[in-house]
Amino acid sequence: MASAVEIDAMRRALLLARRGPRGLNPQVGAVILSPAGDVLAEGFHRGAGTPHAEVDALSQLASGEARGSTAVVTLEPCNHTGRTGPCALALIEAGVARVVYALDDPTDAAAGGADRLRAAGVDVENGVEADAAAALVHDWVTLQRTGRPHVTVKWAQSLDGRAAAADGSSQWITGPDARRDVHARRAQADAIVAGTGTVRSDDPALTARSDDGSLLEHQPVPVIVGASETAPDAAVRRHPHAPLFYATHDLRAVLADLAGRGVQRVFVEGGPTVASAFLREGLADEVLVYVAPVLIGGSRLALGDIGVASIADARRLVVASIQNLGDDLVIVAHPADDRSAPAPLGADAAPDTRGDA
Ligand code: AOF
Ligand code: ZN
Repeated sequence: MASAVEIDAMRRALLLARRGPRGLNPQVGAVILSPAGDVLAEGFHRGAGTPHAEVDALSQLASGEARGSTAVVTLEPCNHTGRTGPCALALIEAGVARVVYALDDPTDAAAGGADRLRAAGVDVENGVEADAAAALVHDWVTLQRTGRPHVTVKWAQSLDGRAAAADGSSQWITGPDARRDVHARRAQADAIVAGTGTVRSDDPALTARSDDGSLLEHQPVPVIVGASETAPDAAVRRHPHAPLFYATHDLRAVLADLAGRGVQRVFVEGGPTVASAFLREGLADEVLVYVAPVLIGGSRLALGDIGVASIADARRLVVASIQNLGDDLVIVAHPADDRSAPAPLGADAAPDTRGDA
């Protein structure tokens, strides 16, 4: 059983973890407690190639100071020599008597730290604040499992499923509340994907903004996919992050490359062609649809061909949440065959909060 002091320390470690960047490695925090329960040191992981959280915390202590202490860590201490040495060994060598951690390391390479610690006589406890820790590294864990980032495909549509009028005009189908919601979700993504066609026709900034147009603190990296050139004066070239251009239609290759750059969460907001392509390829983990109570008619559909020739092939989704935003609705849904999806909306189902992680 973890003590109240250890649970508090774990909450502190979770806060510390968030100071580190999202990227190739998980965000991890650590707190070292004296036998009396006082905080001796705190640490967090600053990204691939830098010391792990436990080692960062231990490095602040004099030799021998950690003897008999308890290390509270948000992830199972690693057991591998990667870019740095094994944390389990560093804890053993520092004389740490007890390790409390939240989540098992999901990678084959780094797992096994808990066993190694136990074998060395260290008292080990896991599962403390596990839900919060899992939410924190949810996208990183997904990336380890699937080899690609989590993909949200977003579009806005009229009640009759149109994304634009006959002349191509599409601003604004939905109202200000929906727009605010979109920008908040953009800010939670590591990258935002648009097609070259949409970049040419709409000239989107692909930034996450507040109501007054100012930039939100976190900006997703703009990713432009497709064959045509992007104009030298395109708005996206003024994005705070340099855009990544992929002159290809191979979305799997794009996602694999983004994963290699530490992109864990992708927001696809690139128009019907790109949205349809992600769905056709089975690459959407989440569908985010804003529905406005307007009718447009005509042929400018929110989605084109997604590979459904017959109703038996229709892509079944499970609705995670439905929310009113002003006059509009936002629906979050997941592919019915996605086992990582949260429980369907029901009497006791929580709203989808994964985006808040
Ligand atoms: C820990 N503490 O703070 C982190 C861990 O190749 P490296 O050295 O960068 O190791 C990366 C792996 O180590 C990563 O995939 C994950 O399994 C684990 N991360 N482990 O004990 C930490 N960041
Ligand atoms: Zn480690």
